[in-house]
Amino acid sequence: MTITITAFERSPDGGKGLARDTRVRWALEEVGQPYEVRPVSFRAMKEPAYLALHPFGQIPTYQEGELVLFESGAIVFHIAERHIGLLPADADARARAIAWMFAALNTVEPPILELVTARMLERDRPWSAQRMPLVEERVRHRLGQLSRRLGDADWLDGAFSAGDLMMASVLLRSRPSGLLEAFPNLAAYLARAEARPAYKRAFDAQWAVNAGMPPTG
Ligand SMILES: N[C@@H](CCC(=O)N[C@@H](CS)C(=O)NCC(=O)O)C(=O)O
Repeated sequence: MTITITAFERSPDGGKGLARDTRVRWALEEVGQPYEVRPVSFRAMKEPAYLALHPFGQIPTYQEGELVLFESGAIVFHIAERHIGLLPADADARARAIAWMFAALNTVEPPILELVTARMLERDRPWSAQRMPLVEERVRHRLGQLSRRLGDADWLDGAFSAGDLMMASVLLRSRPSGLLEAFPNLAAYLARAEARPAYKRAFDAQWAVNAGMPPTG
């Protein structure tokens, strides 16, 4: 059955791979599943036909036969469950890998997103300069905790898993802030993730569409 995902027609990041279709592309590449991409404009994402697929009018969505999914975490989890390569066979190790997926999305991504919002959308607010150190400190705190847990291991829990895929995807969003550089083991972790052939294929595919393109309405 053909897998079709949606992605920005023109990603606002100009091809940096930070839009959440990249993590879905990456998961599909890791498990060797071919997929098609349906590009959607910002306008089309808010129209009823698209809202029937995604109640919040966002990318990515995932369609496979009758199945329609939204939320990148649910999509990557679905891919990891259906195909070999992203979740360990051992039940306990599998549960821990899933826990890392949740940790990435629920514990690490929120302070990073808050920082992205503060840097991109709130810089001109009168309170921005005062608030920024607090927002940055929350990210630093979380990265410090993660860095201590990772230590000198290659991946978060044994072999590379969907937990690492999600954590690396989330950490990538913090890179433009420069905060990651204070944690060399996390920077190396991210470099290891980016060096995976499956990541490179996913990145290149979105780059081919988005590089240097201004967003459309
Ligand atoms: N929690 C959702 C977030 C989806 C999301 O925020 N998508 C962004 C692109 S990365 C989007 O579509 N933004 C446009 C909008 O919200 O109008 C997920 O992980 O899929």
